[in-house]
Amino acid sequence: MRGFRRKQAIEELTMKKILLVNGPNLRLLGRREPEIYGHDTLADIVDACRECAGELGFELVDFQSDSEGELISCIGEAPLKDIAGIIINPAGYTHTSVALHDALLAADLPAVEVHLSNIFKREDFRHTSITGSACIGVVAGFGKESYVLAVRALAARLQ
Ligand code: CA2
Repeated sequence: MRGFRRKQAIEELTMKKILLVNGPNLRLLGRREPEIYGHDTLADIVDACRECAGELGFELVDFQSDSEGELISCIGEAPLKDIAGIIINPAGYTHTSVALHDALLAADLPAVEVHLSNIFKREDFRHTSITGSACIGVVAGFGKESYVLAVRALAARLQ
């Protein structure tokens, strides 16, 4: 490998990694409840985040699960996988999961919580985020743009 390709490969190897974690049912995005969550699919959102992260010099790794245990394991493994920071939409677990909150604290990495919808304009049970206090900040209410804003905010913290 020579010249430009070698430089590109070295840059990719040394790029800091951002982990994007999506919780339960977010794989259904774009197919149901577009009036609340918009028309973008999860793949569209991940692509937009990856593009934004790349422009800012970060590699984006993504993970989605409906299982609280799998989400906790993924966050727990992040420091061992050389992840520099986390963006998470815990979805329904936002409002219920002390275990995810504890996993985020234990990982000890800067994390940003993200929501497509404005959780404060919705049912009372969505007004509380258990996981939010384990994060450096929360972005909510801007659809796909919430995620892109979260990438920008986390990248600024990591630079
Ligand atoms: O606004 C958000 O991003 C939420 O995290 C989405 C969660 C909800 O429980 C939170 O209160 C706010 C729901 C994710 C489920 O996504 C669906 C997508 C399409 C159809 C049905 C559910």
